[in-house]
Amino acid sequence: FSILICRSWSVDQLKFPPSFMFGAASAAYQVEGAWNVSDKSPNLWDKLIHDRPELVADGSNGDVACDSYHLWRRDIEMCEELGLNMYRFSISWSRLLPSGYPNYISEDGKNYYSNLIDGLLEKGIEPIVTIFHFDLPQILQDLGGWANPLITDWFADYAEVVFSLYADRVKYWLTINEPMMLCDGGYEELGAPYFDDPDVGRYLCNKHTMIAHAKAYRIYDDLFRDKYHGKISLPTLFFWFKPFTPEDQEVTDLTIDHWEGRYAHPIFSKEGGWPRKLEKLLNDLAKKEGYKQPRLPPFTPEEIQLVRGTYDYYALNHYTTRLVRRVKPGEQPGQWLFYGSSELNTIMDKDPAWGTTAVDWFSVYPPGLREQLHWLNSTYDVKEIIITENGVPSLDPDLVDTQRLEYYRDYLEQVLLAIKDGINVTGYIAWTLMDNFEWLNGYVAKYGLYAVDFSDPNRTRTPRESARYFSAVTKCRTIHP
Ligand code: BGP
Repeated sequence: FSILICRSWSVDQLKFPPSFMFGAASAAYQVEGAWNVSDKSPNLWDKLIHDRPELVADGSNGDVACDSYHLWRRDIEMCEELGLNMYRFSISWSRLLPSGYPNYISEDGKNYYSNLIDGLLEKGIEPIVTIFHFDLPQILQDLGGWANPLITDWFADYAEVVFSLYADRVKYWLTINEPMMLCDGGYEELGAPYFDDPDVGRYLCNKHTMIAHAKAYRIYDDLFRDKYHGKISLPTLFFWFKPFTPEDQEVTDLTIDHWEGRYAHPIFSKEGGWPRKLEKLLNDLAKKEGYKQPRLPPFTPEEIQLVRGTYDYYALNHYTTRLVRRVKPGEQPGQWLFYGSSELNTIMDKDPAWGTTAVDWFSVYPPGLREQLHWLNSTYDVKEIIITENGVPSLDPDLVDTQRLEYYRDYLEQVLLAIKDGINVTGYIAWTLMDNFEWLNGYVAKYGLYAVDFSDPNRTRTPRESARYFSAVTKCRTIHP
C-alpha cells in the first residue's frame, strides 16, 4: 500500500483508544479448501453440498475456496497490509480430529494451525480463534449432530484438545459461532435430518450449544486459565430490531429474546436460563399444538449454574437492522428468519429510509449498531464488548467498492460514538478479510476487503478500495484519515 500520512486531528475528531484492536475474520470451510487433503475427514458442509449442489446459489462448494490451506502466508501478509491487530479464523474439527474424537490427532491438521498462529504472532498480530464455525465432522452429524445431547461432551473434548495445543499462544477464544444460525438456520432453513419437525431440532440444538459452550469454558477455567490468562466468549449473530410503531415495542422485545435472548440470556444474564417470558410463550404454544414436551427444553438448576457467567467479554456479530410488527388480520407471518416468525406471528422488514444494498434483506442503518451496543450494555453485565463480525455484501467483484468503504466508515463512526458514550468496546473485526464461500450464497455474495479471483488456480487476492481505507483507519486510528 502506498505511504500514508494521517491528517492532523482536529480537536473534536474522535479517535480509537491506543489499545483498541482492529481485525478481520474468516472461517475454515469458507477459505481453507483442501477438503480431502491428508487425513481430513468430510464435514457436514462437504457432504451436504456434494450431495445437493442445488442448495447453493451458484452450485459451488468449498472444495478449494480461497485455498488458504496452502496460501496462509499470503493471508498473513494481507493482515499486515491492513495494519490489523487481530486475525479471526476458525479451526476445522474434522481436519484436526478426523474421527471427531480426540483418540487421534492429525499431525498435518495440528501443524497447519500451529504454523498459522506462529506466523501471525511473528508479525505482532493476535490470533482470535473460533473453535467451531458450522463445519461439524460428518461422522458426528450422522449421530444426530447438535440435536444429540452427547454433543456437549464431543465438543468439550474437542475444545480441550484445541486448548492443549494452542492455549500457550492464543489469548482470545470463541467457542461456537452464531448458534442461532447453526440451529435455527440449520433446522428451519436446511431441514437438518433426524427430525420431521424443525422446531424440535432447532430448540434441542439451542440448548446443546449453550451446554457445550459452558463445558468448554469450564475446562479452560480448570486447566488453562491460571497459566495462560486467555479470554473466551461465544459470538452471537444479532440483528438490531426496532418497532414499526411504538405499539410494536412489546413484540420487538420478544423478537430480540427469540433471536438473541435464547442464545445470550443463559450465558450473559444475571439470572441465567431461558428468557422467562419467551419460554412461557413458546411452551404454551407447544401445548396448544398438542406436544407433550415443552418447546424450549428446560434447563435443570445445575445446568443454569453451569452456563451462567461463562464469558470474559461479549462477542457481537452485527450486520443490519430490521423493523418488527405483528401481522395484521388476514396477513401471513414473514417466512424464514430474516422476514418474521410464525411462532411470534410477526413480520420483519426494512425501513425504506435506510440505505439499500444489492442483497435484498440487507439494509444499511449505522445508528442501529450504537443502539444495540447500548442495549447490550444495559441488559447484560458485560465489561467488554468485541464486535467479532461486521460487513456488507455486494454482488459484483468490483475493486472500487464505495458502498463497502462507506459502510465501514459509518459503522466505525457509531463504534466511536458508543465508546464516547462510555461503552467499553475494545475491538472491531471486519467480515471479511477476502471474498470466500458464503454458504448458500456460494461465491455470488462478496464481502471481502480483498477480492479473490476464483477462476485463477493461484486464487490471487487483490485489495479493494475498502481495504486501502481500512488500512488508513488502522494506521491513523480514526475514520477520516
Ligand atoms: C455470518 C457468518 C459468516 C459469514 C457472514 C455472511 O453469519 O458467521 O460465516 O458467512 O455471516 O453471511 P451470508 O453470506 O450468509 O450473508
